[in-house]
Amino acid sequence: MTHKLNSTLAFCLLSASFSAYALGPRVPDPIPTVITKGIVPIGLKTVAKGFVAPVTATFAPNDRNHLFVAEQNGKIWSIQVSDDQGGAKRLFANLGGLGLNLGCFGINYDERGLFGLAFHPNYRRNGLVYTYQSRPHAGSAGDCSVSGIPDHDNVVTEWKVKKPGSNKAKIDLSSGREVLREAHPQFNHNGGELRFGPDGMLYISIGDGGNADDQGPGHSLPNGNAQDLSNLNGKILRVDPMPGSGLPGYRIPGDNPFVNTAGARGEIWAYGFRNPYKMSFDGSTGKLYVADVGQNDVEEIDSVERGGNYGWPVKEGTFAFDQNGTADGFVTADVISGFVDPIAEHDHCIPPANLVGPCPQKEGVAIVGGFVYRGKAIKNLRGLYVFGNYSTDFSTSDGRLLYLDNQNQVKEFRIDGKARLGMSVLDIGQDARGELYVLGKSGATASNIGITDPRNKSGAIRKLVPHKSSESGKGTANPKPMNTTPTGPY
Ligand SMILES: [Ca+2]
Ligand SMILES: [Ca+2]
Ligand SMILES: [Ca+2]
Repeated sequence: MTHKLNSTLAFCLLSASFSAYALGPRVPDPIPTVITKGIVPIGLKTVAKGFVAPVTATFAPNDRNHLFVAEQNGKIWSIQVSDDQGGAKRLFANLGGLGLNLGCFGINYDERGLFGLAFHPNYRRNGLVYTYQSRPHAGSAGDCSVSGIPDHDNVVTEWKVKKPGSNKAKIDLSSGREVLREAHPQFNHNGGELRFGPDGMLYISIGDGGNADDQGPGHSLPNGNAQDLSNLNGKILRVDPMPGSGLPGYRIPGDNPFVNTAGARGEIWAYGFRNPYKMSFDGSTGKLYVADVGQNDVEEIDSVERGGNYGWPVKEGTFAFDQNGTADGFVTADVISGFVDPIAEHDHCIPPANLVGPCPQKEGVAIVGGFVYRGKAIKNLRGLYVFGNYSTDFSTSDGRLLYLDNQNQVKEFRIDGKARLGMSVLDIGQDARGELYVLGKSGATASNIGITDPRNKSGAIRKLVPHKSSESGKGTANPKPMNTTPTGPY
């Protein structure tokens, strides 16, 4: 049964409590179309390995020779990517856990740690770099349970780098200046992406506060944190970090959408997100893309505009999401309007014939956002959004490398010599040439997901390179440097 809601009613429900509305039954297979391999073939070249949990890879402005890789445990590496002899890695900083013991539930799984890394657009001159890292809340290290609320703080810190641009560049660990601090209710859904936009402002992604369904201790009633403009959870923030100032903090730009809204946090740029783990600006168009990790059914990619409400937890993808009813935790066929729907989505379920009960096969359990490809090496990938999915199941390392075709349909890459990617996907990284990398690790088992297990150093950085027999005819070697200055990426 489909309950048709017009936008006016949906708005009224939001003003009161939409969760009181009786939704229809769960849709077992929300998107019947199965993800298939597309027409774009690529090769993968391992650039560096031996990491525990590489979660972010980015570049410093105007530095084509290095990729900077952050690990969840607080280490940041500078990796040589300039030529075929590349891959040498050097410690750029070890921020450490700063009081948090990573690894929850005895399975070494955690969503806390170091996640965001962004170089200031004028890094070459001012040597400033920013991190997003979980730290103890009021001295308490957190225990991954709800016994302590908040579990931890997420802190954006500005650091000064000694000798920026040189081969000896290193973060001065005594230079940290706290920019922003968010008291995070539970251990999970931290978001954690940092990006400077084409406007020079710092954009920060923060998840809904954790737990599930945006409900429970530390979550706003009746509609969840993501719909509550009085807190920072489930939001994309936009701030001016006041680079290099001696003062702590940041400035809220006067043209942010909610600076004049009573009770709303002025830092908010867009809202209604569950766990916007990754986001990026298109280096050509300046558009902001956010990939929002879903609860149990639908993963989505959003084109994010100023002030937009992206739906969670009223919607997951284009579907109605049930917080409390008969479909608790899952999506229904009810139609709800009044929110910004994603530009693309995929679901978790690949149903067997005669599906009874939960869907046992998985398309992918958690989306990992990436970039619109603006590099030069892979010609038929230009202008397409490249992303990934963590794994087809949380207990295996079966990640997927995906892209949106020119109809915004989700497709899987054909990878030279591989039927499957063979690792969990933790990030898609980008270098100063606009070339892309997939970061991940293997070795997950049902009893040890192992993301933060220091004994498992299977983490690797693999570069997307032209398919062996692609039109470039240059094989899988690194492409020659571009002669032109890239327009971004930011
Ligand atoms: Ca499906
Ligand atoms: Ca959404
Ligand atoms: Ca619920």
